[in-house]
Amino acid sequence: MTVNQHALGTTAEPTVDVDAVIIGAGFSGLYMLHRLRNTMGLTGRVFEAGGGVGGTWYWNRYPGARSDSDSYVYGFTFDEDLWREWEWSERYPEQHEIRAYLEHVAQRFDLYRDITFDTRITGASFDEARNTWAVTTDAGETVSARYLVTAVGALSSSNTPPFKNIDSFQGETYHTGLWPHEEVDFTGKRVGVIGTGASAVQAIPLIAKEASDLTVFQRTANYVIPANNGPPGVVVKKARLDDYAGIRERIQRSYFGFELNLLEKGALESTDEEIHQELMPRWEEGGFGIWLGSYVDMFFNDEANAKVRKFLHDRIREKVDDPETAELLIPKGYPFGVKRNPLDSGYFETFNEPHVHLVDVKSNPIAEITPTGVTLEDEDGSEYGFDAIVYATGFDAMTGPMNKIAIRGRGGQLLREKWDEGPRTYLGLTSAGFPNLFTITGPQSPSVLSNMPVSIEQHVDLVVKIIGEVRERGAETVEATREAEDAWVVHNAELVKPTLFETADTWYMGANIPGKPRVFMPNLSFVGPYRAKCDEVVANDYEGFTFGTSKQEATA
Ligand code: N01
Repeated sequence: MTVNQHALGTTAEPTVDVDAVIIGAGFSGLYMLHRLRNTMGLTGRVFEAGGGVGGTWYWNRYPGARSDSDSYVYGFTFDEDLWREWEWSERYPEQHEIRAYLEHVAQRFDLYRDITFDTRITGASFDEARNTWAVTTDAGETVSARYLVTAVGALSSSNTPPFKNIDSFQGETYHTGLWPHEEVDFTGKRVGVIGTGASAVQAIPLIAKEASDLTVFQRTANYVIPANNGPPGVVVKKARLDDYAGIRERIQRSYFGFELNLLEKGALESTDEEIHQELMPRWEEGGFGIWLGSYVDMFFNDEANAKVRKFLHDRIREKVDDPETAELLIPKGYPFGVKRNPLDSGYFETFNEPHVHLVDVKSNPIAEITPTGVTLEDEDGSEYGFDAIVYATGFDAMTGPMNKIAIRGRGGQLLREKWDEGPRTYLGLTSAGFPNLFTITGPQSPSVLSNMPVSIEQHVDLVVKIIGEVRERGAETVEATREAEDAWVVHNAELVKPTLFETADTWYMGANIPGKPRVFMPNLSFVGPYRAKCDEVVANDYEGFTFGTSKQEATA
């Protein structure tokens, strides 16, 4: 059945197969389809590379995979009944449970009938004569749509570094971001894990429970804070259920999409004892409190940051028995908070196990992968032998998933070429020369520096408003102006300039991918102020956008 046939009897315009093509069936794609179809009465078609809904949670099935956001705010809030009825079993929802939640959402809002699974979008070209997108799939199908919405996620393009002879390894190979659906059993095996980011921090304690011998290759030590996971208490749960509207309002207006507030007093103005008194309860409480709910000056001033770092270094020394290993696990050379803060359940303690070894590959990098293991540069061929290697080496973040698709706008311009020196957007949602294209939680929006479902809902609701406006005006296109985009790019650069974020080699900066432009990609306005800015744009008659038709190109 073609999409045209599928859309018969719907409101799709005759010149298009479907009003909107949506790429991806994670949180963003599902909510986008729901709003377009169920509240706007338009037709939408979702294409999803995976075999089920879930997006990042469909692929990231490694041991210990769970969200680092508290479960009561890690979900949709647009539907009060949905929010009340879904019960999370733990403070941090585990991957299976998040997937079950999204399957429930897809069923509840009757979304499955408009999702095509196991199909990857390979390209999309804007047809300037018809003001439509021609979207092509890896199944050879071409679908025309008025609007194109990328709901591809910021962390969905996995990165495996091109280690020499990587394909020669004869044992089992895994990537945390592309974990098999079948149970992986490491019992009695010698396992090597490369990487110590958030995925590795979650996986390592569980892999260590099964493996006979585990070697972790660390290039950069991470500031890891306890998760303090467990089932939420009955009293807390009841209080939250009684406060749906309050919680929704607070997370939408917050800095990061959580119920966390930054302290008014800075670390610089505080004594070491005061800092200890502030941070210790947050450390014991677990979660992002030390990172996103403490001293704001640590993001701007290295001296303030050093005071928080000292507190964290002391905690690591308390947890790790061997002083040499502890020193290696203590992050050095970059400030706390400018790299994504992983949460752990027993990460540091795992290195107290006699069968777990930590290898520093910053001072002595990986030379190559051999048929039986890993060798380092200055060890004269001596080898770490493994039955399995786990690449916990992260993602080509934010721009990576978009750049994989050949998206061509006006004049055939490729989006990835336009973004050659870093993303260029207006509001992190649109890009000049690419009419009717919306990037949900795209680069230069708060995105990965927020609790994602909160930002996703805001972006989708904004897209719905903008599309509604196109239709209201009898227009066919909406597009960011070059001036608005240039100003947004400059604004983003100005926001990050006084902070310490650019001083570290992080995936926020694209620094984990050789050759990628070194540009800070998320927007630092923060969730509440960014929402206010978007509301202002709408209130100011869609400032920064032009609306056009085939005959009359641009009317502001
Ligand atoms: O990836 P990462 P991740 N040689 O990029 C190392 C989200 N997430 O999958 O730091 C040796 O953080 C690399 O070293 P370095 C979250 O936002 C969320 O762990 O570049 N090592 C690093 O240690 C997170 O931040 C959740 O020096 C190499 C590791 O591989 C994001 O996803 C859970 C190397 C990659 O760490 C990414 O996390 C999991 C090389 N050539 C993830 N190349 C939850 O919410 C790379 N590395 C729970």
